[in-house]
Amino acid sequence: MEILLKYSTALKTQLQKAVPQGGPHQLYDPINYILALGGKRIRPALTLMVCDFFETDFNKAMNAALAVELFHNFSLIHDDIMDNAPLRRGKRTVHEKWDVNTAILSGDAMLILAYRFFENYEPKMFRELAKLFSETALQVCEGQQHDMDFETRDDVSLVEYIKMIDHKTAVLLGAAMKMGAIVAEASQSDQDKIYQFGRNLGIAFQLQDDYLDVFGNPETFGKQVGGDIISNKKTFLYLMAVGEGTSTQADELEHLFSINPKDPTDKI
Ligand code: GRG
Repeated sequence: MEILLKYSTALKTQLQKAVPQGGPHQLYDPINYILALGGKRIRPALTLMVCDFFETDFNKAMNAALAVELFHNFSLIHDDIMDNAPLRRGKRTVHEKWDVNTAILSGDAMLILAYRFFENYEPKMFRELAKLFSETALQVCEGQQHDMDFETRDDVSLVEYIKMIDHKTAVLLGAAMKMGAIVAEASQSDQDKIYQFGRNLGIAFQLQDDYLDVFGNPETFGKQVGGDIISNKKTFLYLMAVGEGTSTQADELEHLFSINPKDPTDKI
């Protein structure tokens, strides 16, 4: 995390300027609210870090990084509505503080604002970034749909689960990193490798998030612990952890992630 600090600090100042000044306040206040709640800003920091890694001034990737963080925050607002979640980053969710209609519309505005940040790049780079962004956004929707479908199933396999988290979460980390490489004009081969790395990182990231949803400390998690279990998501993860999953699933989990699924204190 330390290594990402210089990027997230640079980003914070820029993010405050990302939202249009003036009204309508009912539209923009919720955006300022969720952005002010902070968050780890991992995705945009990765965008800047990859650009830096290719020895290009990381400020050149700032617009792409802002787009990524706005998109991420938009998806959190809509996700919280869908999950009827009371808390985000330890504070009231946007739809709880305002109402559902306001949260939907502010989220929509954020998605558009995110896209507009790519307009600051020259046409070829704009096309590459915008294409990656729209492909990623569609995959996120697909992942979210799978996640919703899983709520009514109790036979979700590990493979299906990994595919779902890959789309819902990991593709955005992959895209965030690849955008840094695109701005730095890295070779296609390097862009592809960076993208794959980001996706794998994203899978690990979501696994941890889901694990914490079951076993996290409510004081530090920032969200309602057990929310996924309540909505019947990832119930199999919980069942395996308490020893009621099928032994094949438990073996797969142990093999893939080197954790003991029967031991809830074992960290992924
Ligand atoms: C893409 C058009 C379109 C719609 C979005 C709502 C939705 C469809 C998708 C949900 C995607 C989602 C919210 C996935 C969860 C990802 C995740 C692990 C969030 C938590 O990320 P952190 O820990 O959060 O980085 P902070 O608060 O640190 O920013």
